[in-house]
Amino acid sequence: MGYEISFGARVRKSVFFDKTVENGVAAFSVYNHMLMPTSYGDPVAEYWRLVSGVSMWDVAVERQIQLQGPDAEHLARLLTPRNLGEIVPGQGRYVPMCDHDGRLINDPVLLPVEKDRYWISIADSDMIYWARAIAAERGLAVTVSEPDVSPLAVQGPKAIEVVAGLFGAWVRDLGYFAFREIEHEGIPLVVARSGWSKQRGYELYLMDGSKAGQLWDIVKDAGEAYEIKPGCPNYIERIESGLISYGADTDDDTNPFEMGLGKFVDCEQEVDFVGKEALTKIRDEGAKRRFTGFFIDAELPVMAQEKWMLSHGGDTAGFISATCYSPGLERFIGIGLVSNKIADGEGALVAATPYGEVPATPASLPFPVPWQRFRH
Ligand code: THG
Repeated sequence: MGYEISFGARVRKSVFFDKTVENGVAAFSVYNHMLMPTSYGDPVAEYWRLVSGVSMWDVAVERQIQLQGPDAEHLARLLTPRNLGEIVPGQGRYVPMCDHDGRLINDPVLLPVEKDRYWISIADSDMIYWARAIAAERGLAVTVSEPDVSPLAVQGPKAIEVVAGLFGAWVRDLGYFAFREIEHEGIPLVVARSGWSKQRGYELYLMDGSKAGQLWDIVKDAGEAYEIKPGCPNYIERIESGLISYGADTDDDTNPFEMGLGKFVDCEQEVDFVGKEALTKIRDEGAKRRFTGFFIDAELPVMAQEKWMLSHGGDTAGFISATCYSPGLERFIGIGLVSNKIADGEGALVAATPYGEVPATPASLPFPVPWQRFRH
């Protein structure tokens, strides 16, 4: 490359930044206006560590939006089409969010910290403005802010040993997306069973950025016996597992039904959530595209982080948003959004790539890798 990318003060650093540099971070992306580690040099080695060992990730870019006040719960219910049913503090949920036209605008995790205090752990879009605007539109008594909270993920089948070893046996009984607030050696934390992989994992939400170095070292030392190494949200594992990356896999007019998130849309509930009318209409008409896997029979780079347009007999058919060589399946795979009519019809789909036109065959998600996947 003959150029560099420059970052000014607009692009924030994680509280773990110095530790990631000290540990040999090799690449960053920008996510929620912050630097996010994307490689420590060998993504395939990191993949194997994630599916068979344990890896620690600086995911402070998963920013928290805090809703606090008597109407915090009401605002949380308005922001997502998911029926939150009974809300229990300490039990998180995956809560896709839509605008008034039913477009997907984020797919965060919601953490009810207390009865009147919620965190929305966001993907890459500016949800703080959205939450404030909806609170104002509905005249709610709630304060929307960004707290000093930075998640550190511990992912992989051995993560449970590291995290239970550190904080106690109760960690082993944490249900999917459940969490508990603790203090460990003077460090205030929320310990949650979650993370952006389908390997068993935990996320430690650090509630005091000044203690980031201390937390990093504690996790690294506790993981040493399990050969823990720093890693990052793994491009290959997430494609095999079909985990959605908002903004990469979506375009500016994607609805939750297309993304396979229809099960999180309840238009029959009483709550007048944002986008209810539009989503009811989209549901009744049926989605026209679907998020799917692809087998790609061509020689490609190990990871190609680009959007490729798909066509079928000369017609536009959708796009592929991410591809990789799958170590689990020993072939090239991808994920993307494709027109239902075309995917269900006859004939080959063709992806236009910098390596020429390549054939792409739809495949269901998640990809059937030959090892166990955990619902965390
Ligand atoms: N953890 C936390 N915050 C986050 C993410 C995370 N914010 C940004 C981003 N990731 C949000 N997106 C997702 C996408 C998928 C999942 C979690 C966050 C996920 N999905 C499961 C699946 O697809 O199988 C389960 C969904 C369900 O059935 O409830 O885990 O990772 N803190």
